[in-house]
Amino acid sequence: MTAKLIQRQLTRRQILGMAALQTAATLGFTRVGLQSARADEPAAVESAPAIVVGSGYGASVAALRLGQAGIRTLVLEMGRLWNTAGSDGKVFCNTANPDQRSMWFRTRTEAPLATFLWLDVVNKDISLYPGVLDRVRFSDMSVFVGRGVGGGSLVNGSMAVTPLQSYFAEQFPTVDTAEMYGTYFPRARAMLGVSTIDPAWFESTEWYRFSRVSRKHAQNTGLKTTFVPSVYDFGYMQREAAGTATKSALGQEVIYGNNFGKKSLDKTYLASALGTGNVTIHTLEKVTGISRASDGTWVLSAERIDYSGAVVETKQYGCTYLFLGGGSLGTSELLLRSRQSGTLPALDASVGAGWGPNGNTMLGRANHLWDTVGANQSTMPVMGIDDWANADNPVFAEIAPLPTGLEHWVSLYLAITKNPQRARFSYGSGGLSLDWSAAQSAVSSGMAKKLFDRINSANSTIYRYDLFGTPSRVFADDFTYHPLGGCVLGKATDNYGRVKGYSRLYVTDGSLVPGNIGVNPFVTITALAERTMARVLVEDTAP
Ligand code: FAE
Repeated sequence: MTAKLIQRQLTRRQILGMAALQTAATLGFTRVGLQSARADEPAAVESAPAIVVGSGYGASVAALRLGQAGIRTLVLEMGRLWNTAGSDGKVFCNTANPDQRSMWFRTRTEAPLATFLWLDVVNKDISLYPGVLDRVRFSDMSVFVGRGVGGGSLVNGSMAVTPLQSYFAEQFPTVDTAEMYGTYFPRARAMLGVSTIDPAWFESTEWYRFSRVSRKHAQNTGLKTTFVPSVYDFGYMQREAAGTATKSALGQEVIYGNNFGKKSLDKTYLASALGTGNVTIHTLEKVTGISRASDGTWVLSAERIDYSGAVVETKQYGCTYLFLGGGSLGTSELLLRSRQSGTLPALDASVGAGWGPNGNTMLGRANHLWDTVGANQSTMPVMGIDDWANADNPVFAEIAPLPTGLEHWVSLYLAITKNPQRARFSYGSGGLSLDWSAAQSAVSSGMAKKLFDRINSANSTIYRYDLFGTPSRVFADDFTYHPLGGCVLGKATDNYGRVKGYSRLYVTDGSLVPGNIGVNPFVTITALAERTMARVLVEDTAP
């Protein structure tokens, strides 16, 4: 079936699914679906043939394909459904005026870019609430993740990049790359609604002046730049610029959610999944443990919280097929915690291993006064500096916006470096820990420095030291947007995400990717999940 055909066929179902999401939000439900509770469900243990943990990329693919196969499926998501307007009439807040909706149970925001001219003007006090962005802190690394129906798709920069085929093959030597690039990547891109900015508009609009300035500096250095595809609707963005649509990407909305324009998973895969009539989503429910009953049924324990974070109910669920899509952190935590508590003793020793931050390092450069980057900047990056082919120092650097509404002469970047360092998660009395060290981060920032020293030298520019808090520093290599690994494909699982040691237990998310993929990762995660589902539905669920 061609990608176009799949998309056309889903449109009617998506409309039904979106209606279900809308109604549930309006009525304040924590249970979203087109079907009502079944009479054959025992009251104490809710059961479904299939359960999916989480609702990010891998989870959403699983939910849709299970639903389409006619398998009744329950999705359990610890975050809320983001579809109800706050008192300002908007679902999400922007980065300029963050409120309780911004962060997951915090009293102060923790934005990646913390200061400006060393001043503490970025972060704001907020009240505790299940906000959309979480920052999970380990000793030498913190990880940003999305919370809510749609996972990371709610907070990310929409950059929808397919990795270089040769690097994909290097990272996944057991996967048939011809099949990935011929079938699953195109399928993922079509379903996600990936497109590219109109080059003519890019060249003329004030909103991407910041990208053009960085491109010029890269060209002066002899470096190549490339347009980066996106899941943001560029037609909508042009209307924002023309003043005929409410501003979202052009209104400083991104890491705390976009009210318009972005094709997040609740508008694509999840809407289609609900549209099958076989999928139900429970929100504000965190799965806390997995065990197996003597008849082979999976048994899950979960905690339902209210908007204050208080646990209001402890629940048990049963299913035959269990799909883990809680992301690199969520899935690793669940598996390790279950092994630690003795309920999943046969897990492979490699569970928890192979983690990396995709070599992420953020940095800013200070431009000359005549090189203005513009007071108006779109929050959606559309261009990168591609020096991945440089065997001595492979780096792909996304040209990132810094939308403040004022001219600041800063060029900002999120560099993805080919850092070979890996770490391991473990679970103990203090919860999940990660043994990633500052020395391992220094490998990423060392590679970013090599590239940007060249750019500064060619353009007689310098770094900005004031953007990442005190003490002053240039490279923010202690956080990542791209947590990858912990349950690596072909190591902790078989070649299709089936968890070793157990039948009918699957991983479909970023924990399958071995620490680095060279580009922003959600297209890869989606395509791998499509590949897993295509195989599993044929081989494992046949009567
Ligand atoms: P993910 O999307 O993280 O979803 C996991 C879901 O599971 C979340 O909704 C969790 O709340 C939920 N969950 C976790 N544990 C449990 C549990 N125990 N019980 C119930 N629910 C649970 O997983 N990537 C790109 O490709 N392009 C970009 O432009 C980009 N920009 C980014 C910007 C930011 C600020 C951030 C934070 C990330 C960005 N990423 C980007 C990364 C991308 O969003 C990420 O790789 C994917 O979201 C990961 O997909 P997963 O399916 O692994």
